[in-house]
Amino acid sequence: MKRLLLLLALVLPYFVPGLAAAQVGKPNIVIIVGDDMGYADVGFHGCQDIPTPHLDALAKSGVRCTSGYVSGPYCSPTRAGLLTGRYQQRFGHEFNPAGGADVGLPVTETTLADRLKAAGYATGLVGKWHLGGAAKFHPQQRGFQEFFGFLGGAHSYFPEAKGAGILRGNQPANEKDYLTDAFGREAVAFIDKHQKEPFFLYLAFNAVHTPMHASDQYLQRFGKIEDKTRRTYAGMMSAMDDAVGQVTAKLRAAGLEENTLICFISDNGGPTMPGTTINGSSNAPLRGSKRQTLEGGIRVPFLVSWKGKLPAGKVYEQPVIQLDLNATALAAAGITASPDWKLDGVNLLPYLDGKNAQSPHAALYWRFGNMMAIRQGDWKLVQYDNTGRHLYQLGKDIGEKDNLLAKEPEKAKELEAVWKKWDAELVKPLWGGGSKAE
Ligand SMILES: [Ca+2]
Repeated sequence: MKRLLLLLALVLPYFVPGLAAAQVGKPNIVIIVGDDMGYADVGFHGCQDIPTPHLDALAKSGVRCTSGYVSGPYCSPTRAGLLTGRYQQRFGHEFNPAGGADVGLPVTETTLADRLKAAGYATGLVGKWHLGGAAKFHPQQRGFQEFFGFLGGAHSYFPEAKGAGILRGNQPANEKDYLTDAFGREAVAFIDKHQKEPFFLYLAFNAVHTPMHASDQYLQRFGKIEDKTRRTYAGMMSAMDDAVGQVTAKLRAAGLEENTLICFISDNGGPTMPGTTINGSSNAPLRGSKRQTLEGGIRVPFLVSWKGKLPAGKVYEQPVIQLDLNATALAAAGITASPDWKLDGVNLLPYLDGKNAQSPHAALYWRFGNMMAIRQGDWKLVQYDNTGRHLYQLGKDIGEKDNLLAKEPEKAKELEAVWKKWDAELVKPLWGGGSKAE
């Protein structure tokens, strides 16, 4: 009898995927993405006028990466990089999809949701997709079993007469709540529904992207902010912070804190220059904006938290990138990445918990049309407009003010060569870089 029970315990998990995952203690994965957030505009980066207590608590519960990057200065490309774990320029997703049936995350790519679903995870997207509007690109064709949100790059936060584009699966959701509140509600419901099995929740807010819509409930908190755009932005940020707080409170109440890896990033930097979707954000002390490869476009709030597994309240300064969150999630789930997957991201767990003191990356790379950048250690070579290359030493000059190109030509040459080698591995963009569909 004993032997039979032992045999059952060993064999049963293979027939019941959810049970298998539960038995080996597969952790839940929650990846939360903010949209167009300013680097300066969170409490854990010192923001004074917009309290973000729930994001600050998340930062305190885990590791805050001060050199946390995204692989592009725009919404859709960085989401493509996040979900594939690969530099999106490798498969032509260099720019935002500009519309049309065949424009979206190439179906030749495998998403994190595909991989986690195959490993027995319940997978859900709540929020903004922005990886293609045609049927073949729909989130539920890309590994997400559940979807509540919208397919495009931006959306009204208030219910609209025509029902707008908020979907549950393929069907109009007829959503009445302020959108950020609705996303918080749906995220909590997803956790509630799947709390007894391993789940992957991708909670992709469109806050604090335009249109500038804040509900009265949140605006009332910021009567002291005189600038109207900044006040609205503060309200939108506060709503997102509250929604994040609801998610973390739900995980706590369900007893899942120690079994859940939580990551938080913004998809790109704050849009602060004319021609971008200006929202009242600030990237200080960084220079530059969304749509630039200066730090202001690509360096973002970046948190990784896993109670009991990662240190709490740690500040990690080595450069990391959102591509790493994919590899980190796979590792957390016990999935061994095949070399065939050609991931660019690195499992950050051994770095963040201090076991590996090396830098996770020899270099990080960017290409966005004729803009480029490479960060190698402390050094960054960047082209962010038509005035050629600039060289900065970020450790001394986080604001990219002192161009050392003429003083350090050998360093510039070295970085240029490393970047060119990477650039040669990329393909041509599958679609153009119009500035319309941000
Ligand atoms: Ca964005």
